[in-house]
Amino acid sequence: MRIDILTVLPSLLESPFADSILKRAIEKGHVEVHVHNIRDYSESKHKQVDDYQYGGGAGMVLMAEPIAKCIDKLQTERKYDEIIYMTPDGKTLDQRDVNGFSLLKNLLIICGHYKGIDQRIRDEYVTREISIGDYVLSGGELAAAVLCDAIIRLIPGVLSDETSALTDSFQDDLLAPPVYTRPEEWRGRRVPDILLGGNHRDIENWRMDEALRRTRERRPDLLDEN
Ligand code: 6GU
Repeated sequence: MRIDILTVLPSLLESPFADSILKRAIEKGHVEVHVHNIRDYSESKHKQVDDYQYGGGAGMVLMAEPIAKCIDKLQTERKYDEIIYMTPDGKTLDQRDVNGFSLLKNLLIICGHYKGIDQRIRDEYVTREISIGDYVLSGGELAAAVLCDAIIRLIPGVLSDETSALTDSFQDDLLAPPVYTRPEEWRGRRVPDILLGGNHRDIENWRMDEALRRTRERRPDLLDEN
């Protein structure tokens, strides 16, 4: 998979890819992530990328032309399966969306900033508009990093057996059960006996019961979906 990310703040997209699972996924060649600075595509001598919005109102808007120039150049090199715009007014991302994205070959992600991007870029290029939840971030970069993390960890070979995505919360529409590690007793709190017993069928049954109980308590909406 190849992911191209367009931003006016490329440094915000460094550290998420510089450690742990995403770093290894890149090193092992499972994914290429290319971050493009929209400012490099500005025509003006002061490298301007934003301007006041027509009709008035607080906040700057990213201009269409630098973004278009960047996309046009990338589209001469490959065809994109989706052009995603990160925006709080987009469709709220869920695991189903992520599973679908993880099967694609070339993704282009546009990060807005300030008041967002000129609507005409959305009309001209964007195929999906994605939000990561009902709260407002100062820009699309952290949301893009969240989206990339969720996608990349699903690419075959990225996770090992120990970190397998198959037992994730949400992958089967259930929250994950509680987990414990050493010691057996900590501050008077004991690990449930069943986990110490070594009967794998009992343990799996316990985990399923706990997953169901948690889901019923915390996210009953997950149980009556689909
Ligand atoms: Cl994708 N962008 C911004 N700026 N805020 C958000 C978001 C995206 N998703 C939730 N809040």
